[in-house]
Amino acid sequence: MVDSTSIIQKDEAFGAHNYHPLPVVIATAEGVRLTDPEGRKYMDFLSAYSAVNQGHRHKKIIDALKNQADRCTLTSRAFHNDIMGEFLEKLCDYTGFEMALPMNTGAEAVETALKLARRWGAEVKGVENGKQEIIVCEENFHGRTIAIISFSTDPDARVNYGPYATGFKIIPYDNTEALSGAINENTVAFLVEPIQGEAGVFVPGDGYLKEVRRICTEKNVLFIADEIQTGFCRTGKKFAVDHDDVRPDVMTLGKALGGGVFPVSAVVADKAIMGLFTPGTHGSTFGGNPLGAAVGIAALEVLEEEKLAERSDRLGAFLREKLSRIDCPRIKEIRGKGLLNAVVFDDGFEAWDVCLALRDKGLLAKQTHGNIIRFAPPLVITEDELNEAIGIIQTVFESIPAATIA
Ligand code: IF1
Repeated sequence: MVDSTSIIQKDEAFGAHNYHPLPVVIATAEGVRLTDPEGRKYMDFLSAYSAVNQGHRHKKIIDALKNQADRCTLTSRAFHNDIMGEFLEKLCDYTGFEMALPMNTGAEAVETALKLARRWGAEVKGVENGKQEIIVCEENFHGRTIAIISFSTDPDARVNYGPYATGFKIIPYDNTEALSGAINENTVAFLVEPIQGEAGVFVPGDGYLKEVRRICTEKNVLFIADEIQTGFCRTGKKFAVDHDDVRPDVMTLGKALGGGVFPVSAVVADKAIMGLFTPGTHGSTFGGNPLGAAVGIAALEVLEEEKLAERSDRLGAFLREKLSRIDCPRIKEIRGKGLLNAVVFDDGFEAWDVCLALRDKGLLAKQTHGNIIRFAPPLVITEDELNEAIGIIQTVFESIPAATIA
């Protein structure tokens, strides 16, 4: 069997260096548990950035994948297949929207939503084509395509990728006065993460999304919620917008919709908006494929059958309470909703070494923006597993030396 060191060397020799992974190799995975080629065990506290909400290799989802693989895997949309409609009906029922457009990755879903908003602007709102404006927030993360990174405020995400797509305005997050001020007669949509994941699990103030909803309705602007990371029970509700009890006009979905086994994404909206796509105006080779549809059905069923929203809410509150009791003077803040949480260390604190120490104790997590560690285990984590993980985190955090007086 090949060892971790040679595997990492091969990754580095042949793979583009567009990531700086934690030095650990995953060989097998089940539920919350991972093992490396040497048989060392870990708990997954990243969940592939919230794509593994149902736990690794959930039996129901794997069985759905295997059964469909023995029937039909790909038809393209040139023909109908016998399972896409069932999947989209279930997705519409789960989300409470009238129609869905299936894609594959989150970025594709976001691109689909951007095109839909621009088309709605031209064909419904009456904005001159070419003048459509979409408002986004500072510190946003919506994917890695040219259009999407064009409105990123992260220099790493957009450096030297010009010329950039135009038609986007950037405003501060969690600031509805800025939103109102940025809207003009050409504004067609506001695209926002209900909780900013990559930025470091920024939870907006209570009522932010409700006020966003009011402003967008009043000014005839589409409210697009990007629930690709916050959706499917991750934050303790079916969707993060449910915490403010608001209904966007469009939602982008992905990650856990594929149950951690297959890339499945989608855009949902009502007929008045989704009906603007007519044959030939948008598409994808794999979008709506039978394999993804079968997995998507099982992924949604697991969320409901195992009541993962309630579990995420309850265990997330328990986790944050325990984290807040850890004696570590370098911790500045603990924040999150459900099982999407972050520990924020002092500015300038480098959390990489902490992630290495957590790894050595059997817990895998990754820092974002240097001083923030995201803790987002699969939602199927048991109370015993969570207590085991908290023990590891406490041991590591309590060993972090207090700041040296500069
Ligand atoms: C990477 C971040 C998280 C997302 C939201 C759309 C997408 C994502 C809210 C695009 C994807 C992933 C991408 C992955 C790491 C991860 C990530 F660090 F990049 F920002 F989760 F926070 N909207 N997020 O979070 O979906 O096309 O990837 O399927 O690119 O490094 P995708």
